[in-house]
Amino acid sequence: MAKSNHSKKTRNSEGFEAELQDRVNQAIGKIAGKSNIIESAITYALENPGKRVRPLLVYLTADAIGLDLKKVDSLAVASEVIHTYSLVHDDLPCMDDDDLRRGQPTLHKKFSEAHAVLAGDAMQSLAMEIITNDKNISADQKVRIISFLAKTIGYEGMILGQAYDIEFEEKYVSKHEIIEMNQLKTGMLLEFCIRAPLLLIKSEDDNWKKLANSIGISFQLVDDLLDLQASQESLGKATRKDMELDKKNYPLTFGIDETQIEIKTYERIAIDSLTNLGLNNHPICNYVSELFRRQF
Ligand code: GRG
Repeated sequence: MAKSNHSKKTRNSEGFEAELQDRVNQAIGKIAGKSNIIESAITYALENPGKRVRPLLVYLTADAIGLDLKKVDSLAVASEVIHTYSLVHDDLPCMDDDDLRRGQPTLHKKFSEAHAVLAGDAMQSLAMEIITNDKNISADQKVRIISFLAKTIGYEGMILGQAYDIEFEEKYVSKHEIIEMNQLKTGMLLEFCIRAPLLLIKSEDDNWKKLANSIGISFQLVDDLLDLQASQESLGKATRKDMELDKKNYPLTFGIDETQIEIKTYERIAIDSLTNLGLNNHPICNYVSELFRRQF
């Protein structure tokens, strides 16, 4: 494995995370303009900051494998643009019909439903454009990354997961079906964030795949638990919405205790994978542990 860029002497995990948050926020600031109504809508959605989990996973993975962070700036921003598009569309009246996102009115409430559909569509092509225009990676690397991203968010990936989310409202579902839905609708993009930097160095170690998969699936399990247990103020979005819409998430269907056991299992897999990769002392390990224990 390539030597990590991280030096324990000069940076602690929290400091490094804050540095990465600044890095992605500055990069997002550069792409966000207000020259027309759609660009203004995109800027509204992107500048209202979430946790920036996906870009941080991109950067932490890159650092862990010894890649210059410049090589993954476009990947980090593109991942947040795609994630934000999925939230904008997920909030639409034809989906979850939410009024609040990241503590602010959802895009269709602030602008209009039509503008939210169009801004979401434009964010998908914007993400591809950001990677295409990157001067720090080769044409071959761009093709590999864009092809992986397209597969991740397409009809066999994130969109299919969202379709299952709707279909499952009407039927009995098994644990396996809920886990598969979580993996597709939420997990695949998170997996992409960990596995795409590896594509740049053509490295595929099974431990990275296991890490990416366990974070991907469990992220939605933690999100569903928080939806039941946390307040609207702490999450910045409406809570208990799944119950209202008769959605089939894991804790609602199989209970809180079962969900906590499931999360613990994925956490073990994630930490074991990081240990096998020799990354116990790298900031990615601290960040991944925090993801499993987050309160918002
Ligand atoms: C095409 C009309 C149409 C809709 C597609 C793609 C899609 C809608 C939905 C994907 C499902 C989705 C929104 C998954 C993400 C679930 C999730 C856990 C969101 C919260 O992520 P956080 O906690 O949020 O990282 P912040 O706000 O911190 O970025």
